[in-house]
Amino acid sequence: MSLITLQIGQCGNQLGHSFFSTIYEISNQKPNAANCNFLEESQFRFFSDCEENTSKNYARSILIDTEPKVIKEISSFGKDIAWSYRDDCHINVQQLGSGNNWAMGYHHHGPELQERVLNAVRKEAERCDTVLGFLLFSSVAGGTGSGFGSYISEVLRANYPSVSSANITVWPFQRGEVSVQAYNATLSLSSLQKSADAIFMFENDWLLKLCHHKMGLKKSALNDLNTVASQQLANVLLPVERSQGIVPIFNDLLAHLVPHPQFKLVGLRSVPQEPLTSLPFSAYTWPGLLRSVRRMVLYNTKDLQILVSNIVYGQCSSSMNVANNSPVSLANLLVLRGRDSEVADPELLHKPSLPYASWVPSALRLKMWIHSSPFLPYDRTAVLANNGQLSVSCVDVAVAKAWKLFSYKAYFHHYMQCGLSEEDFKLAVMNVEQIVASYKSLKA
Ligand SMILES: Nc1nc2c(ncn2[C@@H]2O[C@H](COP(=O)(O)OP(=O)(O)OP(=O)(O)O)[C@@H](O)[C@H]2O)c(=O)[nH]1
Ligand SMILES: [Mg+2]
Repeated sequence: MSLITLQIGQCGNQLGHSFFSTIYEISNQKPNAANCNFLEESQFRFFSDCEENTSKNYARSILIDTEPKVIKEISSFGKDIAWSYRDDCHINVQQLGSGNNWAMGYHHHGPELQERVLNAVRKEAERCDTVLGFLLFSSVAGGTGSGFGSYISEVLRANYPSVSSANITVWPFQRGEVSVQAYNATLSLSSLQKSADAIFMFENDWLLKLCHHKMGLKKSALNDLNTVASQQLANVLLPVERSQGIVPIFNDLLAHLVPHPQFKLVGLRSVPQEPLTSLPFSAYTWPGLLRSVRRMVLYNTKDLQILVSNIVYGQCSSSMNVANNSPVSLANLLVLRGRDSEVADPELLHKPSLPYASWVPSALRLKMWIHSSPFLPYDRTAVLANNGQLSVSCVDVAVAKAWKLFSYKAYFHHYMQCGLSEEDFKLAVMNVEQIVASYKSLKA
């Protein structure tokens, strides 16, 4: 039972590579009686077995870009490490990328690359016993990841209607690097809302803050942001223990997190977050970690420094700003890994209340999955996958900016030259505004 990944564009390839490195590191720990099934299952979910004439494992992943540089770089790492990508999983065109233009990625490169990608997916599917689902990594701000990513998500949905798919999206720094990033993000989300079963949201600003405080780095590189995001995602997607005869798998995860097709945005919050050098001096308890996760959701804090120090000490300081409007959730999935996870009480997440949309039945609001194997160097970790108002503000900002740009028709001719009409763009804005409005109207 495996997942097939597509890494699209620069960000998609770099983040995807970091994700596979994390999974490989975890699934190649020293086996013992307690973790050997977990290691084997983890590896098989994301890698295919070594082949006779080589000792390498191959990531079940397809690398796609419209310029050669990034794929070349990440493939070259494979020479020195114990895993790599298969040669037939590299799909790039020797061009200059999609120029930060969603329409170029969607309308131009989409039809051009579609057959090659579908062939690669078919080959990869033949190497799996069962395809659990598709994971598509991309940023929403450039041209290839956002535009081609949107196109190929729609194509996969049409060709594999019964296979679940989740898009792992990176949202740009708000102090924009690219002037048209709001256009691209709006067009992407409007498309993914139709084709994806769930959309995981990683905001670069939030990742950067975590890096500063978690690793104590004054200046973080994209690589560091990718490490944080990959670890959070791996924590959610790696196998968990089989409870009550049910093997929780990808479909269960998405079905729980997305209780209604209008609401597909999922954000992750995880603890502990701290420099590795502090680990020997930290002692985490499950109640402390659960309270910390709850605070991360409730306060969705702007003042991360206060929050992090509270997390480290497992208490809520009276100086902490309690947000007046705590974000309302639809569904939460709590994944706990480490010692005694079976005795952790998930109800601590609800004390005092964590607001949920009133129409979600209480039995469907929170699921907890556990595994006794520790995650990386951490004795205990908790990660919460949250579908709720937590992730909607970056979307709100993007669509407002996109509309403002469009009102001046700024840069819009580049999109029209690639086949996007004004009507299509207005429709995308309406779709995304509707998503934002739906989230904002959630009441506890
Ligand atoms: N977190 C993270 N963000 C990245 C990374 N690389 C690029 N980005 C972000 O992605 C956005 C730009 O998208 P890219 O992925 O570079 O664009 P692309 O998909 O290659 O599209 P084109 O280059 O226009 O063809 C910016 O917001 C960057 O901050 C990365 O490795 N990690
Ligand atoms: Mg690029």
